[in-house]
Amino acid sequence: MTLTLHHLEYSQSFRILWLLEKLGANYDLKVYDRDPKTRLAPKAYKAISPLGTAPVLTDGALVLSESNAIVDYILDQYPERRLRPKAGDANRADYLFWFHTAQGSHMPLLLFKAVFGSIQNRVPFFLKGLIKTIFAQVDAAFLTPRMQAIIEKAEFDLGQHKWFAGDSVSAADIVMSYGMEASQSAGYITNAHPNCLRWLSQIHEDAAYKSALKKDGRKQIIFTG
Ligand SMILES: N[C@@H](CCC(=O)N[C@@H](CS)C(=O)NCC(=O)O)C(=O)O
Repeated sequence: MTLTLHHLEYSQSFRILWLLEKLGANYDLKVYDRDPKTRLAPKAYKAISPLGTAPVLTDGALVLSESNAIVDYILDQYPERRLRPKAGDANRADYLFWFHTAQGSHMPLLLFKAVFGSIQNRVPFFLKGLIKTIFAQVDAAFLTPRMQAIIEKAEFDLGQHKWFAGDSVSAADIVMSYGMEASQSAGYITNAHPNCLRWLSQIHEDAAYKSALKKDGRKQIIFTG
């Protein structure tokens, strides 16, 4: 059965495209534009996605959403490729940590920030000041410290080895990529994080990343949730 990636422009599903290119997988690609007004997935996408979100992978009758479930499903089909350190491997714990931090901690913080930003833009003008004050407090007490903790740990770990889970690229790097790019755009990764910047350059030089970029048509990194 051929895998089909239903790819939403400017979205986390770029990582699945990168993974498929990295594996040299045989797959079909369907690219969907975001709704121009809401910037959400269009109706046609919501109709196929079990949760209404991107990415979605289909394999015959199977329809799968959730980025990391899709990554594991695809990697199960390529057991010979070394993008996922096995149980007992020295890099296994780092792999599990970053693979799960990406979707369990990092992306939710970025989504929270994006949602708050869009609420601020949508509320009536007389509420804007209040919403801005509330957001600034949530940001200072919760969001920024948690984001900084993730970036500081990334900076430390990437100073110990070339990639998130040792000296070879793994699926942990692929799933961390969207959040790291968004963190750089949002100013959480700065010149004070040379190891994170080096890692970002590494991913941007990866041949499979470049060919995924061509297929995606993405010109820049915009985090819209
Ligand atoms: N935890 C989910 C998050 C999915 C998600 O929020 N995707 C965004 C794209 S970055 C989306 O579908 N946004 C459009 C929409 O909600 O309509 C996953 O990893 O698949």
